[in-house]
Amino acid sequence: MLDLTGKNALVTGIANNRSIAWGIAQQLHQAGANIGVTYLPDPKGRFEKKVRELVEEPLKPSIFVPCDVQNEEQIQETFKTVAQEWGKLDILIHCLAFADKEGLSGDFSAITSEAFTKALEISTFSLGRLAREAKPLFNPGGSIVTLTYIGGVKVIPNYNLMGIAKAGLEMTVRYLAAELGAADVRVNAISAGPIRTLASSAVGGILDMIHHVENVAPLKRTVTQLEVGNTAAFLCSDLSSGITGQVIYVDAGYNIMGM
Ligand code: 0WD
Repeated sequence: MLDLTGKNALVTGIANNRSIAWGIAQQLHQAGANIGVTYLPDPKGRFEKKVRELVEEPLKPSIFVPCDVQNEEQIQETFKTVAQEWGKLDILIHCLAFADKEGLSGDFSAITSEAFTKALEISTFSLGRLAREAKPLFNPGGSIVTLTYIGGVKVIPNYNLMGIAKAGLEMTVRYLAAELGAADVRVNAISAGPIRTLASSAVGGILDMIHHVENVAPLKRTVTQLEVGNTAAFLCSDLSSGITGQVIYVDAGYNIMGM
């Protein structure tokens, strides 16, 4: 049975009720995990208020802290809080990404060095950076799950800069899995089908992408946040104890199709 009772799960990347991280957090909570939530702070605190209102009642998070992955101090404070509140960590969900809009449409060759660096720092480097802090806190049997997209493996119109970030992210999963395996901590990625969220709306033509998947995928539809959440819960549970370093597609089968 899928049982996460007593496991401490830190979830990044909840922005609103459409976020994939929200679907994951709900499924982890339903399976019995204690939830900690990090949010991306903004100067007016609007994000904090919105995320707090969303998660407070249903998840009763025992940790709720700001963590901009470009902010060293906030990263360290986050894991200091985890050490103080929980002592040990079992699950880390990395569910965040960012690229400037000009990196998500138009000519690939027009991507600037600044846009490249920012996108890769937030979307790719951050997985290893959070794993470094989490490593000494992990219980054996621990699990890290991140989110990727097929645009990191194949050319998807407009995904451009994020394709590079996701290719790097998938390789990061493999290197981290090799490093953390000795401590019995597993690292996997879920490659999700396209879902309408704040982040995906920045990708040019996201609705066309979704319609294309609905036509082509074996299941003739795309997937939901909760379906991704179910697979994340599986990857965080002992039911998947032999799986690490993998990219698991939760995309209604789209990735197998040639035409
Ligand atoms: O179709 C989709 N939506 C897919 C998303 C298909 C396959 C994969 N993914 C991935 C995304 O690339 C991302 O890695 O899933 C992950 C979650 O994305 P999402 O649920 O689609 O998007 P959203 O609800 O916007 O959450 C992403 C969040 C941010 O939201 P905004 O929209 O404000 O950028 O990532 C967080 C933030 O909460 N985020 C950060 N967190 C910490 N530090 C940072 C940062 N610097 N930047 C963004």
